[in-house]
Amino acid sequence: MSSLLKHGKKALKGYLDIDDDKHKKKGKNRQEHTMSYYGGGVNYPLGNQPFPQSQQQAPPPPYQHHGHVHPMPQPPPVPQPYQLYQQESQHYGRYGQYYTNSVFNVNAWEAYQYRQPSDLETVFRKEMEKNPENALRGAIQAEDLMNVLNNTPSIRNFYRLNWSREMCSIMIAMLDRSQDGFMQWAEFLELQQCLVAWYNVFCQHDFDRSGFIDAAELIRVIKQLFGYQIEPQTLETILKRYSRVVPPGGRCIIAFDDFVALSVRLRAYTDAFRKRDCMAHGGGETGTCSMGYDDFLRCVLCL
Ligand SMILES: [Ca+2]
Repeated sequence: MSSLLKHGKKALKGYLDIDDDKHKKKGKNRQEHTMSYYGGGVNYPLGNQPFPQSQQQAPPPPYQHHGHVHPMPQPPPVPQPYQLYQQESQHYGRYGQYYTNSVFNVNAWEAYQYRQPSDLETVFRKEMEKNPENALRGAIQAEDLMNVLNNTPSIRNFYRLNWSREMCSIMIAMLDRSQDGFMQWAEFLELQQCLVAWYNVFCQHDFDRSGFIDAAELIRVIKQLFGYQIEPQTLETILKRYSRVVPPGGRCIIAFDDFVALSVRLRAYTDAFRKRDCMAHGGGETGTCSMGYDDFLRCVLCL
């Protein structure tokens, strides 16, 4: 599928520039910082996907810092799954079920053609240990995630994309359950599951193998597959933001990186809004919530 996607990109190269390094350059010149996510603790459903035994039980390896061997620092505890988000909601749809049923059982290491799950963990740890500040926290930052996605051959060959730093910041913020602005291994693993699942969905809906999906396909994916309950006018607005219009006839198409940006934001914003709705209405959901100015800024500026 990757080669087909690549071929499609070549075919459209004349007027589209998705596989150049524009995003990378843009990302390098920007000084963005990932902040802790929403400040209010959005707890995502973790699904029932256990980590492989080897990862659950293996003692963390020691690492070198200023010539001394320290035990690997433990990340903050991951919040417990928030059951409501796994259930279908009258107001927000059944996107929680999509994650439980279709994302948390993805074997990302297999998709990247590694021999075993621990190979992916090795990639993460190697990147983490390049920066002692990261090693102290047992986590990576946006720059490191960008490096892993762009420069790890098996991962790069899977997506054939240049991931921007901006995009990596967004992805870290979406999954920052520990709310420390860093990406721990568990968060990294879940991101890889999301990306592989989304890439497979994208390829399945890219019928003409052009490297893009049509607007109609995007809407079908959001509503029917992901299960978000979104009004047609809102979908129109989403399309304007995430698509590009091309000849012939002003077709509206969406590239994979835009698809990921949209999928990340849809999930994180929906969860953030839903959490406030639940809190304001005694655990029930009404599809509405009231938000202070600062709270709103925290939501949108973190992502
Ligand atoms: Ca984190």
